[in-house]
Amino acid sequence: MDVTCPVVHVRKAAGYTVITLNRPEKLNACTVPMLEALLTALQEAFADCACRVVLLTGAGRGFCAGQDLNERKPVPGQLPDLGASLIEHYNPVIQAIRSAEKPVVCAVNGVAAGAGANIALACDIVLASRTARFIQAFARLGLGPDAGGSWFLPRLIGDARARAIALLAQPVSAEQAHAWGMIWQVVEAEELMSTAENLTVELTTRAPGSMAAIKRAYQASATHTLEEQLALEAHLQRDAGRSADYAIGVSAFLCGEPPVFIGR
Ligand code: T3D
Repeated sequence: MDVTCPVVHVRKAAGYTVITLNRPEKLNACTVPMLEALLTALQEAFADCACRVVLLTGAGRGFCAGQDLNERKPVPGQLPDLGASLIEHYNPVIQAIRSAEKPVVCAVNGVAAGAGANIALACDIVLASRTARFIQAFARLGLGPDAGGSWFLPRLIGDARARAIALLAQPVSAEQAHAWGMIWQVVEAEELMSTAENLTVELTTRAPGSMAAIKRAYQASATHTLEEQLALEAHLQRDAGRSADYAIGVSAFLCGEPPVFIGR
């Protein structure tokens, strides 16, 4: 089923939902209505029992050029509150992706700049077209990092590279991003969506409880000590070991058949 809203397109397929940022003429730069529609689309997909995986992408030649700067034209006598904008509109999108029990795949179809780059990096598996580039554009505008970039980047590519690309605000090619471990895969432009959709379909065959446990464990590992992480793994594994999907997985293995997970 397709639901078309002017700025965010939602397509429901068997077991997954494709969310497409849809302002191609502005490289999918974020406006308030677009960020609100994106958050709603994510929340609905995460709450939808028929959806096991979300695939996020952009329409046209860009993935997302970050904040629409037309909304930020200086007005004499008025100062914008970008902190409020982050708290109200960007942070909920990042938190929704990171706290969801379902994986979010991102197909970066073109340039991803500013907050747009960091929305992509918040996702669980990121594929990029060979033509894509990632720009921490903030220093070109007089801004600091946002949308989680200063949290994701040092963890993904190390402090030295993260600092340099933020300070220099230079584009990072998809190939370089892949070589640095910032993203999972680089794909030829014409194969991006089929590759991303095949990977998404493959994820729908995995146990939903495993997806949730993996997301929770990896998120927590960023701040946990080894002892805390071992305790969390034991807690998550206790629940997993009692799940119907684990019984299905073990039985299927012992019968030499592929498992068909029912989910939670
Ligand atoms: O609330 C808050 O403000 C929070 C803060 C958030 C942080 C941010 O995300 S700030 C914005 C960060 N993003 C940028 O600085 C990127 C700005 N854009 C660019 O540097 C370039 O457009 C690109 C490098 C992304 C792509 O260049 P190119 O040459 O491929 O395309 P273009 O011709 O520049 O852009 C195509 C159109 O998209 C053009 O519109 P037009 O002239 O054809 O009508 C351009 O103005 C528009 N566009 C691109 N980025 C934005 C944008 N319009 C508004 N805002 C944009 N960010």
